[in-house]
Amino acid sequence: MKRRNFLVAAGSAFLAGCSKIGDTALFEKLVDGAENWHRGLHRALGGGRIPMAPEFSRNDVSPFFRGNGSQTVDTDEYRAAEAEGFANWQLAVGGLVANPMTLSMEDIRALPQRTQITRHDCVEGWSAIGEWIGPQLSAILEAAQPSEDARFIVFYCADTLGGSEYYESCDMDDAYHPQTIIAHQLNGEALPIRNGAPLRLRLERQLGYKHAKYLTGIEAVASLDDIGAGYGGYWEDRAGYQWYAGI
Ligand SMILES: Nc1nc2c(c(=O)[nH]1)N[C@H]1C(S)=C(S)[C@@H](COP(=O)(O)O)O[C@H]1N2
Ligand SMILES: [Mo]
Repeated sequence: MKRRNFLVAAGSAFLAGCSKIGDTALFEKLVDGAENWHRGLHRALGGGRIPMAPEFSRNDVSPFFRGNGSQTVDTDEYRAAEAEGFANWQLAVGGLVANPMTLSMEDIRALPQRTQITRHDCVEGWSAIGEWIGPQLSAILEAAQPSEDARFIVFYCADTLGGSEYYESCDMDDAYHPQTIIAHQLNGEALPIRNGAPLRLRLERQLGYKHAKYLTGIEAVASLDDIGAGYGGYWEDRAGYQWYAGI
């Protein structure tokens, strides 16, 4: 009981500085259950500044960044896109936003770019360090203008695993986090197919399965209940992986 009270207090103190949407969302989660204690603690430990994932130097970059899960997309559409060097790939931005839009690869490259060298940790027990480049998701959201009701961003992918579409989601705190980027480059080259060409999410404070590859769309939603089985991601729906996979 003591610990619970402390965490609620710590959580709400930290939240005093956050946006309204984040406030209520996180507060509800904080009082909700074990998975969310972890998340609340993670946030509370930030002490008011934005907790950043560690970044590394070029010397730390892994010689080979393996692919995991889907290593390509087994559709004619994807093969055709690959044949054109993904020049006509599009990212749809929609849901609860004032300005739904479709971004071309040119649009993605025209936005201010962030470069970050980070470590990817997969629950299967391997890690790799890579240098990622892409626009911050926050820049895209600032253009799209999510409504007050939007509490999550859902990431849709072109691939299927075992017959179901891969997807992921995050809350607005992570969506607007400076290290949350839509990457189109890995280690100075266009994203390799095994790593999610031409666009993949980097959500650096969370485990590997959150980093959706082969992105086709992002959607602002009020609830995750009606998406997939309602747990917020492909592995969350199937294997009971935690939705908040903070490292
Ligand atoms: N679309 C899609 N995204 C995905 C996956 C997948 O199978 N499909 N696998 C996830 C898992 S479990 C991990 S560890 C990382 C692997 O990224 P990598 O292939 O670049 O190593 O992608 C994640 N994103
Ligand atoms: Mo993974």
